[in-house]
Amino acid sequence: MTVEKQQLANAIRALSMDAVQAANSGHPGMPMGMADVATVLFTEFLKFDPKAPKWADRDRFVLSAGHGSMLAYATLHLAGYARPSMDDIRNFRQLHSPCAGHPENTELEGVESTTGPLGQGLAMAVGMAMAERHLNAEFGDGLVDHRTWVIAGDGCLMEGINHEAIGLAGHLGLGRLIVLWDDNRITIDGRTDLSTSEDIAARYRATGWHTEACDGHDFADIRRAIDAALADGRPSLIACRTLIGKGAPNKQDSSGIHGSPLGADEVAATREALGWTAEPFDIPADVLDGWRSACGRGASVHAAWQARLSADAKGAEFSRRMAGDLPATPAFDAYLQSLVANPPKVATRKSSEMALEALTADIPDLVGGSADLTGSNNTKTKATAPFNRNDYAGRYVYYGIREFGMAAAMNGMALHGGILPYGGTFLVFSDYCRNAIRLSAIQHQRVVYVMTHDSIGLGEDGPTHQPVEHVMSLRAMPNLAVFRPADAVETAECWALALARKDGPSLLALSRQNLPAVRFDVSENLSAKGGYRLKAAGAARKVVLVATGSEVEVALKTAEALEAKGIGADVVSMPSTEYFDAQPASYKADLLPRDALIVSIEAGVTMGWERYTGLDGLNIGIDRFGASAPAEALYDYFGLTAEKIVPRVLERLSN
Ligand SMILES: Cc1ncc(C[n+]2csc(CCOP(=O)(O)OP(=O)(O)O)c2C)c(N)n1
Ligand SMILES: [Mg+2]
Repeated sequence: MTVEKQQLANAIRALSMDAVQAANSGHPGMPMGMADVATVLFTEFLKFDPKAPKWADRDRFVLSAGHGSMLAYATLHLAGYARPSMDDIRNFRQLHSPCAGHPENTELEGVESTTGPLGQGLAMAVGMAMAERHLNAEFGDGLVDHRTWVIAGDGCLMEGINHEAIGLAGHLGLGRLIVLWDDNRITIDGRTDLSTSEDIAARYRATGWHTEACDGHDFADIRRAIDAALADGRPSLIACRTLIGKGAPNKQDSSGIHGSPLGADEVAATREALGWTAEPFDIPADVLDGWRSACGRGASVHAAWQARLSADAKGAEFSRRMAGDLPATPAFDAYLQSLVANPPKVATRKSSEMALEALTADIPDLVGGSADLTGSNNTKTKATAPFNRNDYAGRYVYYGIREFGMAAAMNGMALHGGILPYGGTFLVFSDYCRNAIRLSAIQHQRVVYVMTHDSIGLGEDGPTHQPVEHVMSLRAMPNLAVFRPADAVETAECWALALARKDGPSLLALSRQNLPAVRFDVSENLSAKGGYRLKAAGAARKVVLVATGSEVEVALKTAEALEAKGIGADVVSMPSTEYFDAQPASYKADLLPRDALIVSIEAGVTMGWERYTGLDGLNIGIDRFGASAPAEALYDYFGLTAEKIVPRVLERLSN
């Protein structure tokens, strides 16, 4: 006898309520409410092979409503993934269990992305769908032909990033993206009519989406809606009307079940109501068989794909791309050498473009873009034609003024694999996409942020556009490599380091203003040390000037002026504090000796520089907002010139 579909769905409900009860923490409402929809999706539609979680042509599934993590854990286990095991689920939310409070892509192979910050899962899914179309255009239907599915809640659709993400998806015509909206009209504070009266479906339609609605507890209706979505060429939103916590007789359809254990009495009442007699964490054999046999259907599809991959002339290149291995970079290597012969005096945003011209020619994986600042961020190269609905083979995305949407989409592309995304905006607007940068770092994704106009050096646009606290605050983010190169050679070196970082994002802080060449030797990537001695003291060393980016020029002039007075001064260029921190203690001590006055020079907040200068050092920077004026006037006004710095150094030396 085949087991009823309802029993398959109830297994998700039971595991979710029991795991949350055992942890005495978690969110049972969403998994119980969406259990029926998830069951139809996984047992009938999703293309996947639980025995090969990373199969490149699998459908991607993103649980954007990440608080409903038990939905993912229950489903993956029931479908037959090796992990989570039932023991993992028993340890839901406990230290070292891969069943973390919110799904984490680094914990379970079946979890495509870390979610929890509402809205971002959906926005990452847009990037995954872009990646699918792009790789399809390059490698064809035989190798790349899959969909991206999202389960999103009211919260995901309310967040501002939702607007950016669906605008991009609608414009790009990403018809293989299907969002299943848990339309339960409940959020934490209560019913959604407390805070919204928006016609969400109308908003999606206005953005170029196809919309459907279904009863999220009626298997046939769910199927009908999904079939309609599959048949439509536009991205689809399916409003699945559900009851949050469905099955819990006294708590369903109320915000109380959103994020609290049901309690022993209600767990018992739910078992009764569902007719679920199995003990906690025990799945009846016929239910497990029902799940496993339905979810085994992907194995033969996977095998057929594998055969196509082996026979495909582009198979090896496709596998390289998906593995994230870089090809040789002859154009870039030649470019680096050319800098020795002709040291350019250009802004680092320009030297970034020059490096990118070579890199995008060498590395087809690179897909660039900008949030409407292409001409300012210098992110577009000859090798990268526009990516749009008429040409998904293009490698340059006009993201529009959607910094957060861009960053989240880049995360999605990186998570999908096969693509190495980079995107630009002004550094000051890193705040607009900061939580997506954070998710790049948490998810260990290779995304490169090209952030130009990195200081008061941008000049006349004034304090709203002049980053002050940004570089230092971004350095505080774990697993984000922040680079602030000083000239064309350092910029090229930092690009090479960023691309070599397989397990995390990088951010390049680049100048608007022209900067002289300070490096004339490319035999070693000195930026890889994070900081290095750019100039050694001539006279007996009394001072070490440590600077980054555009202030390296200022440090060199300051050193020259000090040497003229017989005071020996080293100059240390520090393009990356993170890479410097990783050097051996002896290297760091040699560079920043305790017997010299150490002076930091950076056109940003001084907070944090004491780590390198000591409390008895001198920190030269800007601990206030900037001002609107030409850059040179601002450098003088804020005391970031050799003329202003030398007297401060002399004064400190005399004390
Ligand atoms: C950006 C962000 N803001 C706030 C939260 C905290 N939070 C988690 S779930 C939730 C309510 C979400 O409501 P809904 O998506 O309808 O989920 P449901 O209650 O239906 O499960 C909130 C505010 C969050 N996770 N992310
Ligand atoms: Mg809700």
